Amino acid sequence: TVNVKINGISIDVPKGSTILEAARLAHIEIPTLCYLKEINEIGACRICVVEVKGARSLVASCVYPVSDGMEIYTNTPKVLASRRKTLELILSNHDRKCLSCVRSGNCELQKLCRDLKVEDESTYDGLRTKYELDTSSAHMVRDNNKCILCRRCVAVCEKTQGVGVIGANERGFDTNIACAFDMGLGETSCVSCGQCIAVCPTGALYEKDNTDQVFAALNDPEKYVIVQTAPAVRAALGEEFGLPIGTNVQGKMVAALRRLGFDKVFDTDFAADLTIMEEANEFIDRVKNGGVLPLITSCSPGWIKYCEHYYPDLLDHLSSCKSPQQMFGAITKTYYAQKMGLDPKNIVMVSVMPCTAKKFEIGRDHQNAAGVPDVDIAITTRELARMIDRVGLNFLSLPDEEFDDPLGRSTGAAVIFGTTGGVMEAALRTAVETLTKEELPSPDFVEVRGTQGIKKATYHVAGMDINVAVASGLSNAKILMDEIRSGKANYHFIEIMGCPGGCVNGGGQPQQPGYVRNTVDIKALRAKALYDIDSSMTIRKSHENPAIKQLYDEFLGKPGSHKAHDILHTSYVK
Ligand code: HC0
Repeated sequence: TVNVKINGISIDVPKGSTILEAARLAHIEIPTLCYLKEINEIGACRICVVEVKGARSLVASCVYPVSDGMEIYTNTPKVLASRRKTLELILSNHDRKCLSCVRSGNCELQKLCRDLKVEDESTYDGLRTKYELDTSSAHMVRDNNKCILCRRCVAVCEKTQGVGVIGANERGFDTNIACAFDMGLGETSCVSCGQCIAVCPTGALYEKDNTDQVFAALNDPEKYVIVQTAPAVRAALGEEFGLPIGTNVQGKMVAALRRLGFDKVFDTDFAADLTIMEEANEFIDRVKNGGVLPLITSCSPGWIKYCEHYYPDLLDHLSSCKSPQQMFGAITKTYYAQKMGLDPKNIVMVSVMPCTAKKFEIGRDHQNAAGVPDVDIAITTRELARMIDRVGLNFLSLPDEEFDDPLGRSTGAAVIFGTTGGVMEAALRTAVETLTKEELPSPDFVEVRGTQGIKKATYHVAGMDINVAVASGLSNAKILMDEIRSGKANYHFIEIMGCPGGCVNGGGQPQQPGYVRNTVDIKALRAKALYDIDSSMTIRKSHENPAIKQLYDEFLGKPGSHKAHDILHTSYVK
């Protein structure tokens, strides 16, 4: 350790710490706008400046290392004046339409201006750059009039996701974040993961808001409006209403959806179980009949788009299963419509997802089993929170309610889909029991749990070793895909999720500010909520879901049947 003095108080801190980290140990949270630990450590925004005795000027604490005997002052008049001036300069070229801004109330810039008492936001008013909104992609909007050039989005796209389609264009006053040659995002190989939105401190990046369409459907007496909710939504929605990260709000979420007026409140988890039936069958078939291995999961649309762009030569490895979101829509508009005597054309299928790429996925080809789109509208967890606010529902005081039957029935295997390793574990529970024809001593496959970017395990099943791997975050996916491409890999089954940590950390989830992202393992807390639901359930294997058994008995026949293929499987484009 080294000894430093912070605001006159002596403290020992680990050698190599930055001033920002050292101050945290002294119970001082130095404000930042650009800093993201291990992702964006560029000292660009100058909000985190502090005084260091002997230094010629203020230093950026997020990148400045401590040394023994250093004397640091984090709150002097000079420091506070500098931070305020920086904010005033940012505001001089910022669209200050805060009243209805999508980030009003959780904007990091707004909070800092309040904390630092920036009273006159027009101190440096003058020339202002005006940007057209980039609305060219299916899932999001870039509004550079609210961009503060922190470059968090650039860093997460490049480093975490290995995609790198955005960067700084022009220089000086004209600097702006955009795609190369000013192409629209929709014209690039952006995979729609939305991780840029998740880290944006302001309202510069946001999902395309489809809430008006949902309200319109709900108000149309001709329409039968059905909602499905993804596994990870229940683990994060509560954050929008002030609950601690990792609170399971399934019951209140169902109650809210019912009060919003949906005719049926169903669960994507049902279709996650169905995906396992189809995917485990596909896996066993490929193992027994010499099919292409490793089989790779296909439920994360950001990952699918990445694979199509960057590994078109390996598309045969992808499972042909539609994602649970799409399977859900397909079953609703075929089986359920038939059962209930509904015309699929009058059903509006709304999905609530932790994901922005789901907005892109609903428009893909071969996702219309009943001749109409499987899913009509995909909204994010954040959009659902906005709908709840708009109609004045007091979320926290709602009762806990249950999903409707039968498409609201699911198992513990399904709910863990929402975290990295969950699809693999769910598939193993079914595939191993199918191969061995014996009951597992325990349904837990703990080797594939945890938030590490890549996990590997080998299971001895029915006389053979099955090598599995799990990756989340596309730069981790790239490592596994390069191994496969080079012929070095010996895996049988791989799960890939586009976002780091899986869907719990999806681009459509509640946004947490930089200081929370830098100090709390958000993914692990949300994942724990899902594992707790799993372990509390009596049925924890997809093949034991009674509603799934009924669906095969009454309609599909068996997994992999001709009908199942027509309705539940899809194809990919090079
Ligand atoms: Fe996921 Fe899904 S687990 S991708 O992360 O497979 O978005 O939560 O809904 O479709 O079920 C997201 C989450 C889902 C799908 C499921 C899968």
